[in-house]
Amino acid sequence: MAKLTILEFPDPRLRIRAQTVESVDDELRTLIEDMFETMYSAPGIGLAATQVDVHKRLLVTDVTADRSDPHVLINPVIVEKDGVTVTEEGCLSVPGYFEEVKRAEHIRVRYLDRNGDEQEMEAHGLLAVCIQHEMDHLEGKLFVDYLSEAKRMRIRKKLVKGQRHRSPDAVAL
Ligand code: GNR
Ligand code: NI
Repeated sequence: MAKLTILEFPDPRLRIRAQTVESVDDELRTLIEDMFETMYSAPGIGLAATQVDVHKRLLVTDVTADRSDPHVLINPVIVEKDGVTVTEEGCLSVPGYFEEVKRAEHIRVRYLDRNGDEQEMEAHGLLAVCIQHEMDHLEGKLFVDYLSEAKRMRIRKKLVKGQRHRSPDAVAL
């Protein structure tokens, strides 16, 4: 297992649109294990491959406090959504900032599991919000994109200022 480095806004690699996964193989399963380790140790409730500089359509989540409900979604597609919910969101790629974002309260999502089998799941509340947040990452989109330009620029400035005083390797520790 290995803990991976999480890219931070405004890193341009967070804007890359992820590619469809063509083969669910052992190499991908190793990446999945590393993503869980990275997410749990952060700690976070979700992680998209984009955030660890792998531009494949893959995300992991576990929104439980006791980490008892891990999900792996490969090539996820939302096939149904309804309702509206507003959540104070944070992001491991935008550390230290939390803002309200409006999303669908309920979704149905179709995806491949870690064995490459097609699955469909229904999600409500925080799990639904988290899956939508991660699917945005796969499109190169961040929660700060839903904020005003002024707010986004203020966050960007502060993060860049902090990143200047840190070597890239220090982030990985
Ligand atoms: O850890 C995370 N918490 C969170 C809280 C509210 C809405 C979304 C999230 S996802 C975030 C981890 C992350 O950055 N995933 O991309
Ligand atoms: Ni995020």
